[in-house]
Amino acid sequence: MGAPEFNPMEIDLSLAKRIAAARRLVALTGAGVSAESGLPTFRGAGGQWNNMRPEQLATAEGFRADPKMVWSWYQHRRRAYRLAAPNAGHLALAELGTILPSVTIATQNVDRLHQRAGSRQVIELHGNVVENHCMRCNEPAGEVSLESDELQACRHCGGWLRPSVVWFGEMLPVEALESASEAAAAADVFLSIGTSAQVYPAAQLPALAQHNGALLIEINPEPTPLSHLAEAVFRAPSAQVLPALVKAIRQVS
Ligand code: BV8
Ligand code: ZN
Repeated sequence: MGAPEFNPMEIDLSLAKRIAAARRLVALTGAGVSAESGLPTFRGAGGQWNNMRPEQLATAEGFRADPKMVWSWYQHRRRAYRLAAPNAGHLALAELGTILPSVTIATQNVDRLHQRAGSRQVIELHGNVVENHCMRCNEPAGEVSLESDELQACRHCGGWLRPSVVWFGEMLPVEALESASEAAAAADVFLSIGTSAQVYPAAQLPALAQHNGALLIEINPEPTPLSHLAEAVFRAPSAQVLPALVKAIRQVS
């Protein structure tokens, strides 16, 4: 018997009370939290990019093998991110940050929608897709124009530019992983939202929090390898659950 599944529209007030009492709430978010902003997830239904797997595209080998294809995948995504807007789930998390003493968002997403929604404590575990750097000499190259999908050459050495995201097989930024791990270990409430919990080391964070005594809650329409660890599960879209959760927390506060 897994964790009790809560109806997202009638938030159990005793659960809301426990979240309202959180001194340190941490949320791990994945592509699912941006689904209602119209951005496709990687692995769910309607996954990205005529179902090429991110493990092939989001790698240095994939880029070296076909830089044009991988670069245009990122240009396509950057244009989509620019047109997208934070959804009710992003906004509810930002509002939660104004109600509770400490809300930290450790995101695997590179779309910056949490920041655009107003969340202030955001840790970007997988980098961001705004900046670029040289594949050959690592020279930072900042933003590039989204007008064309032409490969851009480093003005320093002529190597190809790549997005400054963390690819598979690459280390996560040390300070990001350290602060996310410290936050998870100290959390009294941990929300795992819109992630299939398959990509490590990010997927380790919910278990780390739960192991240190946090109340672990999963918000995802589908079960994940994490579901059995969660004390409460909302099997519904985050843009529905998060506003209902914030409303219930306000009611009991
Ligand atoms: C590293 C950035 C080592 C760029 C990304 C075997 C076992 C264990 C680990 C490994 C292994 N083989 C290889 C590894 C390591 C690998 C890994 O974990 N692979 C997995 C696939 C097995 N990890 C790495 O390579 C990491 N680095 O380990 O380095 C190392 C050590 C020392 C020295 C050098 C190196 C690097 C991982 C980072 C990879 N970069 N992206 C980019 O975005 O393009 S990962 C990519 O997947 C995205 O960032 C994405 O965020 C991430 C995770 O996916 P999710 O966000 O969870 O999205 P997904 O589509 O999977 O799921 C969406 C969920 O939302 C679904 O559950 C769905 O039900 C739900 N949903 C849908 N709609 C909604 C919703 N939820 C709520 N509301 C809705 N409306
Ligand atoms: Zn260079």
